[in-house]
Amino acid sequence: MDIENIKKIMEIEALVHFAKNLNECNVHEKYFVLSKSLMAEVVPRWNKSNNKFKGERKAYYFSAEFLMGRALSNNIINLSFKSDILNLLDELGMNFNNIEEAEEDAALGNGGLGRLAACFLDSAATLDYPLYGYGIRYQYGLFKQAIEDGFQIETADNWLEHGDPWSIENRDEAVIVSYSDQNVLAIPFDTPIIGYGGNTINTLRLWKSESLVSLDFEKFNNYEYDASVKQKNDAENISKVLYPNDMDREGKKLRLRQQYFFVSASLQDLVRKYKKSHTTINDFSKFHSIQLNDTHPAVAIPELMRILTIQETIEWDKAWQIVTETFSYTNHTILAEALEEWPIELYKELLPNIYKIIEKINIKLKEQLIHKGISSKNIYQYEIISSHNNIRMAYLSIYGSHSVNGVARLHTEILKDTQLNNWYRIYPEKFNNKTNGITQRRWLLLSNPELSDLITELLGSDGWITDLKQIKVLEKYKDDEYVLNRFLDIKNTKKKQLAEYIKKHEGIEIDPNSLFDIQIKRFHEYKRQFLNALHILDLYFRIKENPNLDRVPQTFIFGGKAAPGYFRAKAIIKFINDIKNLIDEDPDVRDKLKVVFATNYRVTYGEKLFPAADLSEQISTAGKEASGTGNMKFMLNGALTIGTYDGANVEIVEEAGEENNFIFGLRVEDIKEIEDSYDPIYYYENVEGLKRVMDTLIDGTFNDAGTGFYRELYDSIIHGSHNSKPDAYFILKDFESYRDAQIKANTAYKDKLSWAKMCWMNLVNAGKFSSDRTVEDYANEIWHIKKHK
Ligand code: KOT
Repeated sequence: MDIENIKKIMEIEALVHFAKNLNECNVHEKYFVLSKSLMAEVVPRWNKSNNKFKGERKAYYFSAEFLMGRALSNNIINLSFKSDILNLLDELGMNFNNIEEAEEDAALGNGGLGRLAACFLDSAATLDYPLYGYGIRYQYGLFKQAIEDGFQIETADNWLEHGDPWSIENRDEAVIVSYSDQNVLAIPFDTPIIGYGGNTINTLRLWKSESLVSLDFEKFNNYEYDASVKQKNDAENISKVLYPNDMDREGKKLRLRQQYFFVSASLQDLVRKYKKSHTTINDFSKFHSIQLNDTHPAVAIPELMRILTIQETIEWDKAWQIVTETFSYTNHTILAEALEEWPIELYKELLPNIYKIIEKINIKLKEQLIHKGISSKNIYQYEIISSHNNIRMAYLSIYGSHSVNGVARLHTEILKDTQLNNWYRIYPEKFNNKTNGITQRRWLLLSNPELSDLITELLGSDGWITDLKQIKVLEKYKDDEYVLNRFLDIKNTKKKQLAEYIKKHEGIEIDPNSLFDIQIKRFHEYKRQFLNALHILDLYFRIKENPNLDRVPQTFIFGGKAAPGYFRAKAIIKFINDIKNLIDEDPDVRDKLKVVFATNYRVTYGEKLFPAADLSEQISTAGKEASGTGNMKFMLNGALTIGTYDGANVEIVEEAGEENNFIFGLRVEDIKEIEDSYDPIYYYENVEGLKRVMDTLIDGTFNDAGTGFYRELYDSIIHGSHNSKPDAYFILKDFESYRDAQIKANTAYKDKLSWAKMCWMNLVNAGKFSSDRTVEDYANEIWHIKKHK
């Protein structure tokens, strides 16, 4: 790396971009200028990396979401430029931390599904695999969250306000996407994905929508100003904003436009490039493997059929073979409300040609089912077009792919046994599991340099950065008091750092010596933040009754967003904030118990929270959380899990030992057994303390400002509602067992060394949960792509 060159480019950028000298730039400008100067170093390597993969088979990750977070620190680390840059900034009298904090998160995703895509890109580039991301360049990412009087308030996430130095606009490669009522231009923006060591730099290509005509001049001259820009606005609206619904299907026409927009643009891009160097399209699937990140990009299946049969005039059966060889599909949830279905009327209206192709796919499917011996009365179970005239996107995805995978062992088993059992019976060979993972570069090296250094020191090498399994060797220190104390010191450092951040951003003081108990994830009933909240309130009452209760002070930290229209989730946020205030105002309790709501939880906040955690809350109703990935980030930073047998928790405790975590509650088999006869009122009346905390929702203890939030929340548990059974997520049933687990955790925390040993056992056994392992498995078993150093 040429540090003098970086300095020179920074000066030039400041001059030509902002008409300022470097030292006159504000912090946003400094961030921009520094990043741009790094791009000057990146681009030649990027081109070289692209060239080395020329002519080879590649994999493509089609995803409506990429939750990238910040780029600057990550890129500096992956390029091994850290110390050089720190020196340079020192010389220039600039503060790296301030510049780092000036960067907005690229929050082009809702949660786990989008963050997984980001981790996979990092891992594939690090492992020298050709994997390219394709998606949408939303002008506004996931909304920003504020809390006012305990209520969530959403504001727009204008992440591009200060420019995006990390992407290159590539207008030469724009394509046209056609709907029944509009043609729009798709402009690609390319962002380099820098693998650790800088050897391989892959590309995330995100499409922005634009109008083919920017202004209708005639209308403008006729004083019809709104009409004159209508076409432009209609086009730009397609990539305007990320839909903020996590785990809920969105039946909006604009959402369908978005899906088709990036899928059509991406496939046109691939086909066009491929034809430049090949005379026939027949071998397309030998060079392309496309992973569908859930069903959001599933319209790729009929779209590729359209391109192959209509544009390239290939006969149907041959085209179908190419399609099924090209696509593979990942399922991320079994929740019924998240399984995508689209009314055929919407498809017919917006994408009539695509609809016709789907109809034909459905006819071919039925023929094949008969051929496979499925009796005609059972065929409805498989039809892509349901009897309710909906297109079942999961079925389309399974039929149009050669591989279908779940994201944790338990999740894949549930798919095979129940949710997709009909499909599993006819295509068992398609089904496979790929347990999720996380990148240790961002989630340990970047966010916890202190613990990273200790690991490197003890291993005598930093090999773990690209081969996380190596940390297993450190298990030999599990009884080593010196090492365990070093670990405890580091944990304490990270807790102090978090406490400072929380002081600054939330205005709340917390005690680093208390047990940090953290639940950070989207708000959803199945994730059961409400169970956590009820338990805190119960603790409050128990401490009131018995001031001498023998407990270590505990700080409960929540973070997460509720979908704007998900009122029950919003009620739970309000409830948590009300409990926080109740405790804060009570001098008898507030030194023993503390609640913090970490506002606007996002990737960057996560980087401060995971390293500081003692306890990781993973308390979803068994069978509902497909995998979870936050659970892995906590484990890697040496936190213990308090959790249910759900998703990847099962595999986490299998690796780290059940004795080193706090597992509680119903299991999937238990739920199957009790669900038909479950009566929450029995627990409400008979479990000590439960009625007392539930009743705070309706007895005037708390005030929901006339929204009716609390009554509705109470009723959903006690009486059920029009579309769900009482306590559909078994919160009252699991309450007692959760409380017992909490008591065990609090008691265990008293013995610092034995606690540290348990943390250590989690950390050193986290190797399996690197996304390097996951990507290696996708590459070998699904994509069949080769590494190229
Ligand atoms: C959202 C809408 C429709 C279908 C699925 C989703 C979805 C699933 N969004 N996020 N997920 C999560 O994906 C993560 C990565 O696989 C999992 O760890 C997590 O359990 C899912 O809830």
